[in-house]
Amino acid sequence: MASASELATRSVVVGNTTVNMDADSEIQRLTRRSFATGAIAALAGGSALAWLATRSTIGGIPWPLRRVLQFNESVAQSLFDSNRLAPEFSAQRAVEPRVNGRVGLHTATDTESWMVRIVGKADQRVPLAAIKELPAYEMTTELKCVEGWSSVVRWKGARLADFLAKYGSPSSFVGLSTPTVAADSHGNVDRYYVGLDRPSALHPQTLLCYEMNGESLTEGHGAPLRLVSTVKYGYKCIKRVGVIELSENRPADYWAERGYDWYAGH
Ligand SMILES: Nc1nc2c(c(=O)[nH]1)N[C@H]1C(S)=C(S)[C@@H](COP(=O)(O)O)O[C@H]1N2
Ligand SMILES: [Mo]
Repeated sequence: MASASELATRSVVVGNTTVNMDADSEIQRLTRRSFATGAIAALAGGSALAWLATRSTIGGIPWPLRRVLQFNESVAQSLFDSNRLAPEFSAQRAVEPRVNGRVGLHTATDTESWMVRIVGKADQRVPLAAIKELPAYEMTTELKCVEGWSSVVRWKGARLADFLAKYGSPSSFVGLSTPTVAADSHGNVDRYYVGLDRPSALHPQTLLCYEMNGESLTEGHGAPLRLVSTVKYGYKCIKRVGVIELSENRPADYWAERGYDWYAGH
């Protein structure tokens, strides 16, 4: 069995082999597409590739890897402590992070008259101004991308917990999405979407942010409203939040559908 510290770094023990699934050391060496194949090949050597190629897939991922990901998810879940706060840094350390990921940001929108649409249990539209009237919190925290970089950033916004207490209604999961836009000429819809389990949604460092480093959010960083959570990797920190869904089922998640861990804790 894996020791507690091995679990904490999210390694997987198979027989005598420990495979470190920690994003910082593994995923950055693998492209997103080959990650599934690469990680499982590391378990058993090159011949595993041929074997893996013959396995059936679940959600596009060969089943042996799907089981590893599910194992990771349950480890991440059982280690999650909703009261644990991530470290905060002095505001002087804040830098401008790179713009990373533009899915759902390709269509121009009117950020002046921004409304967040709540769907699922408490359908209504909440204007951005009302979100700015909720108690404002500032935090200088590390934004960690699963690809292996991180930046200390100062954020300002409302707690998602306060937003949900006022405008939502209790639900097991919270889904956040960029606004609905028309399909392009190829029939593709530009949309980014993430799912959060309730404890992560209610965590005190999970904010709906409208300011970064003392300025209004820029377009590339998610104007006019984005999610920032210290208990999640960057891929859960959705930019340009337009829809919030209250659900009893795990909401769809853009990167989870492409093989990443659904919980994305770190
Ligand atoms: N709408 C949208 N939000 C997104 C993404 C995206 O592609 N589209 N990428 C995510 C990823 S992978 C990361 S690491 C962070 C990066 O935030 P930044 O661009 O402000 O540095 O945004 C996240 N939010
Ligand atoms: Mo990322």
